[in-house]
This record gives sequence, C-alpha cells and structure tokens, in this order.
Amino acid sequence: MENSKTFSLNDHFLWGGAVAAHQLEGAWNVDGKGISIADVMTQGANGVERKITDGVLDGENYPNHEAIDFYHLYPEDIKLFAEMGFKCFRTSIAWSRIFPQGDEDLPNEAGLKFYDDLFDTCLKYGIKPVITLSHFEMPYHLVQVYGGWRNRKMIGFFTKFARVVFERYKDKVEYWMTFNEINNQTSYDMTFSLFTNSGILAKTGEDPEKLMYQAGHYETVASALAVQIGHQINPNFKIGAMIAMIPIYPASSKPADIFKAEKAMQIRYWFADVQVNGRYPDWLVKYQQNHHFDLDITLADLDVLKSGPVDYLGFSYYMSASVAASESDEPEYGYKENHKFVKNPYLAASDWGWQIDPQGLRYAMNWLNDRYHLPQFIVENGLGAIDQLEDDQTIHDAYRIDYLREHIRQMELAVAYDGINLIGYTPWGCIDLVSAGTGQMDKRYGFIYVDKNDAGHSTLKRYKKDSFYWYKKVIQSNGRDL
Ligand code: BGP
Repeated sequence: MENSKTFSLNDHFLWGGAVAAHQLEGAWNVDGKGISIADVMTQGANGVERKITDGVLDGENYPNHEAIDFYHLYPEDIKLFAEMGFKCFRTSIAWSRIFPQGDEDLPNEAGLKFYDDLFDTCLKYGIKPVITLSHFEMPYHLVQVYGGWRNRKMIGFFTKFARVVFERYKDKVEYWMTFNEINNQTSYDMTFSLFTNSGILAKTGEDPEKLMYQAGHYETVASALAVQIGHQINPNFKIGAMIAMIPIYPASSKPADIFKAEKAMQIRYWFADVQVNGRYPDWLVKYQQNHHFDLDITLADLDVLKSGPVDYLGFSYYMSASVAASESDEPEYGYKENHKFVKNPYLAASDWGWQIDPQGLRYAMNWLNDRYHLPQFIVENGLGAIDQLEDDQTIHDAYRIDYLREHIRQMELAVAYDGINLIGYTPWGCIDLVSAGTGQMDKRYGFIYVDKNDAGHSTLKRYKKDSFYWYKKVIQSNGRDL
C-alpha cells in the first residue's frame, strides 16, 4: 500500500475520531439538561444487557452520569485530538440539553451555548465537527408521556430540535447525521436495542416487530424532513444516514446458505434503502402486508420520504457475521435470518466475541456502493479491549494498532481499486468512554486512556496510549505510513 501508484486518498480526507454525547459528557443534570434515556440505564454485568430503569434515579450505578466529564474537560481533550492531527471530530448533540423535556416550545440556551463553545474550540484547531442529531438518546420525558417513537408526535419534536440546532450551528457544522445506527433496532427482541434507538419499552402482549416497523417509519419520515429543513437552512449541509454495517456472509457455497444471507442483508438494511432511495423495498411492502401489521403509513409520508434522500452514507464497521440455512427455515424469511449467526472459522474475535474481519470492510464498501451510489463516511471502527496502564503511565495497545492498520489498508484498497468515494474515517471512541452495550469503562477503544475503571477508581486523568502516536503518524502521512 505504500506504493504511491495505487495510493489515492485526497488531501481533504477527513481523518478524525468519533464519540457520542451520552457516552462521554457526563454532567447529566447540569445547566438545565433534562434526563435522557441514556441517563436511566444502569451498567450491565459481563454478558448481561444493561438494565433499563423506570427513571427513579436512586441507588444504582448510572455510568453516563459522570462518564469521563468531557462536559468540563473538553478543552484539554480537543487539544489532544489536535495534537494527533484530527481534521474532524464526530460527536452528537444531547437532545435533552437543548430541549430538556423534548416537548417545550423554547430551547435551553445554556445547552446551545455549550455546543457553541465546543464547536468553536474544534474550529480553532481546524477540526470540523461532524454531528449526529440522535445517538441512542432522547429526552426521557418523551418516553414517559408519549411512548417514544411509537408515537407520530415524535416527528414534530425531532424536527423542531433539528431546526433549532441547524439554525444555530449553520456556520460551524457542515456534516450531519440524523439517527445513529438506525438499523440496530432490527434486533428488536433485545429490549436494549428498541429502547436505545427508539425509546420504546414493549408492553406485555405487544408485538415488538410491529413496533420496530412503526418506529422505523416515523424515524425515516423525521429523517427525510430533517434533510429538507437542513438544506433550506444551509444548502451546503451534507446530511447523511448512519447505519451499523455488519456484512452477513453465507456459511458455505450451498445455495440455501447464500439465499439466507441475502435475505438477512435485506432485513438489516431496509432503513438505508428508505433513507437513500426514498421508498420502501419491494420485499418489505409485501412482508408488512402479509403480516397485517396495519401500520400508520400515509401517502403524504411516502411523498416526504421521496423528497428527503440523504447526501451520503455514514456507517460503523466492527465485524462481519455468517448465517447457515437449516431444515426448519420457512419460505418467508424474517427476523431470525438476521440473528442466528454461526461462527466463522476463518476469523478471530475480540474479547467480546466480535469477529474481526478487515477484508469485510472492503466487501462492505463495495456492497454499499453498488446498492446506494453515494459518498461514504466510515464514522465508527475500532477494537474494544482491556488496556493496562503501566507504572510508568504508558499503555501498550499493539492489538489496537494492528486492528486499525488492517482496516485502514482495506479502506485504502477500496478507494484505490474499487472506485469508492470515501469522505473520511473516524475510529470509534478516540478517547476512552462508557461502552454503549455494556455501560462499562473497561471496554476501551481510545487513543487516549482515561483513568477510571469499573471497580470505582476514578481520577479522570488522561494518558496517551501507543496508538496515539501511531495514529498521529498515520494522519500526518495521509494514510501512507501505517
Ligand atoms: C456502536 C455505537 C457506539 C459504540 C460502539 C461500540 O454500536 O454507535 O455508540 O458504543 O458501537 O459498542 P460498545 O460500546 O457496546 O462496545
């Protein structure tokens, strides 16, 4: 890859890092912030989902409440990002800082001011903010009173929030995303997924699949409206979709395995189909009819979807998965295709069982390009691992460097040989933060170590890992020196 003949990342390539407000800001009740859904989730135990509480905030461990206190410490952190040479920084705006309850008429000025200061600090160093509007959070009040995204009224609350922040930051932010990993809720049987994406807790007897399709519809309509509003406010805005990209392979060359993998991909990526193509895919129209879901989808909604396609495709990439056909498969494929994964014997896995597949990134980029024909932005990628802070305050994370190097190589091959128009690359959790899946600190992704652990120790001091110096060199050489 060092061969300059094949090398083609352009000089404006957006190297950076990615985080989400609720996973690092802390200050959960400061300066008028309301309670968000992330604030009522406790830490999970190993292998056990985080607990969703009823919002009575006593006596439990709520990791997001302090997180790494980025809210107060961000000037120091942005300075470290600048030292690595970041060209961009992906974070999200905590909706509940702007509209503490979600249904007020007027925004909270202190919340708006915080992001003004944060973005100004980034821009001072030449770092472009890349902003997700809703990254696994919304004001908890909207869950309590309206039931989250099961309710059509959410479209109005979300677009009001989007309009306010688009107006406010129109000269500071160019790249936006509407919903983080909007397609995660195809895992609707995990209470966690439906709650973090949509603020929905299914009641006894309710069909979570129907709820997912209804919430997904309102969200894609809200996303399309936000794209339109954003472009009216600033025609230069680039507003993207953001999906969790996990390519699903057939376990073998058996035609039944191949077909099952194809169905699994359809099921997992319908959200992006709607956000990019402005229409539902044919299989899904049929599936929803066959199941008599009786969804609230109006003709006016379908027009909105058509008129608000996204400008680029943002995606996270951590792993691939595989499926195998079985005797009990039905002619109509549904949820289970997307989830009954089999182990891929050719791949190693992280300590959390995520199968590591650098070439899968190039495969994913090709698949996405053929399907959507849009510029791509890799807005998350990385290795969650347990790091050791040595006595001399160093952290030797060669495993993380190996993971990132191999993925960057594949990304560069996709640009050099497959014609992919790639805008940028922002590895996940560029500074250690609270894990979304586990609520734990000890699953770390960062180039910067934060001295805080799950046993209760916390100085919040920041230390540079070996990967910090490595990534700095990668950016300096525009990806040539890996
Ligand atoms: C993605 C989320 C992030 C982040 C990441 C790593 O799904 O968009 O918020 O947390 O995964 O996951 P985890 O924190 O569970 O290791």
